[in-house]
Amino acid sequence: MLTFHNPMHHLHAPVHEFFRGEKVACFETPARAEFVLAALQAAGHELREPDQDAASALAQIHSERYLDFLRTAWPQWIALDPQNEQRQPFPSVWPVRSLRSDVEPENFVARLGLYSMDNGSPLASGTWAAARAGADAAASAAHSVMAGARAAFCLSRPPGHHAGHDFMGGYCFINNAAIAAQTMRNLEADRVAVLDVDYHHGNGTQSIFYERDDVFFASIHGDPLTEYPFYLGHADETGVGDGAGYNLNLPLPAGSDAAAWFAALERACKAIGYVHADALVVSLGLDTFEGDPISQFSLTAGDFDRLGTRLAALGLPTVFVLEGGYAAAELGDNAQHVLRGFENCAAK
Ligand code: Q9C
Ligand code: ZN
Repeated sequence: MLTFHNPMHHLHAPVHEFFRGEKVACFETPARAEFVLAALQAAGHELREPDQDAASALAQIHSERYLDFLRTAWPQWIALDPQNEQRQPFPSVWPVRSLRSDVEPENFVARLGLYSMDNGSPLASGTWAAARAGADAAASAAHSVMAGARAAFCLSRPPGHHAGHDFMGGYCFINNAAIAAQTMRNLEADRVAVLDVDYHHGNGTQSIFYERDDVFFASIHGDPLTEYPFYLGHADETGVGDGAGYNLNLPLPAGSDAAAWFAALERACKAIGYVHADALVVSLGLDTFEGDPISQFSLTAGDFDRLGTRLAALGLPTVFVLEGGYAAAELGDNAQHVLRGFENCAAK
């Protein structure tokens, strides 16, 4: 499969995050993308660097002041204290109910809180460069499919589906799936379906498109009553205004088996047919894998093949965008199974 990989991804390499109150090594590492690249190379996929600029879609998906903050965050952090080069900034205060988010504070950590949904998205010196190049990779994959490719894969990190219009979260900074969907809308597609199969609900993508009927969002994920991101992803969230009926959440209890997962996939695929989408973006999180260290579904490599096959049967021009998946050593093999299942079926 035609694959656009992000040549800057390694510049985003934070060291630690918080897990159960303790500082632990980051789960979302450069090695993840390296394992996927190696597996695709070995399997003979066509690998390219981004050849499109995502600037116009970026301005449609994210707020100007959020993008300005992201671009300048690291230099501002260093300006506070040169020793900060060795430190990761984390937010500590957030503008929850009754607090104001319309006034941008001058204090750096306060602005970091304003533009974050959690303390789980550590910044590093090259976060902006990596995330910005990832947007170009997503736009490039979208362009290639609109120009006639059957499918394309955006192999990038950091991931994107938790990032909203003006906030980062869950290891995500720029919403690559939203960039891909918007890019397809800006070209020929009248309606795009985004199917999010990451273990975690794609709250950023849902919120970006919640009031729009030109992008349908469907997600299969761990029930937010117990699973991150906790505050979005319930079945009663179906869209508002023009977007009413264009959002479908299929939460499953943590620990659900493959049979339950594929039953949900069937419902999502049926819905994608009903809305007459003419292009598909797959937020391809592979943290549904049985060996994932932070998630609790139990899909196997064979199940990933089956997923790819079912997606190909939708018959839509398709962009795959890498999201989560933290069993790094198995990530390449698992991605390869989805793409192989897709291509085997698409060829028939
Ligand atoms: N902060 C994606 O899969 N919770 N993000 C981990 C420690 C956040 C996952 C617990 C999980 C976010 C793209
Ligand atoms: Zn995830």
